[in-house]
Amino acid sequence: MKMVIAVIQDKDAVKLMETLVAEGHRATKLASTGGFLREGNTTFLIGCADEEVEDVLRVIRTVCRAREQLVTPLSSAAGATDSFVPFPVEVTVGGATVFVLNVERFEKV
Ligand code: 2BA
Repeated sequence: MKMVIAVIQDKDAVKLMETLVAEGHRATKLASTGGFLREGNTTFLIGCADEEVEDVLRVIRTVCRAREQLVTPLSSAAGATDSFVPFPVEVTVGGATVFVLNVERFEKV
């Protein structure tokens, strides 16, 4: 069994959940925040059989779009960190950042 963890944009979350469920996959959706943009994004936990991973990835690729986003400067009052950006830059966000992990044990109790 595998656990697919996918960080996606909020805009794609409803459609991704609908499509995954319609195609017989199970998923949990979590609200998350990106460390760089410090904006909300959505993290999906999708537990599936090894042979289902490619289908899950296909659905994610189909639904999740890459978008350009302008990063505005953060003031020092907002709390500068190592990721402080001193001038506006355009970044490409998404379609999805995906991790596929082996599941050592799965139980429903
Ligand atoms: P954020 O950390 O808010 O990053 C948003 C976008 O900003 C990234 O899009 C990337 O284009 C850019 N970016 C991030 N860090 C950067 C840096 N140090 N310098 C220049 N540009 C940078 P994506 O790569 O599509 O990532 C979207 C979201 O996926 C991230 O939001 C974060 O929440 C998650 N993510 C990406 N890589 C990750 C990783 N290795 N581990 C955990 N989460 C990750």
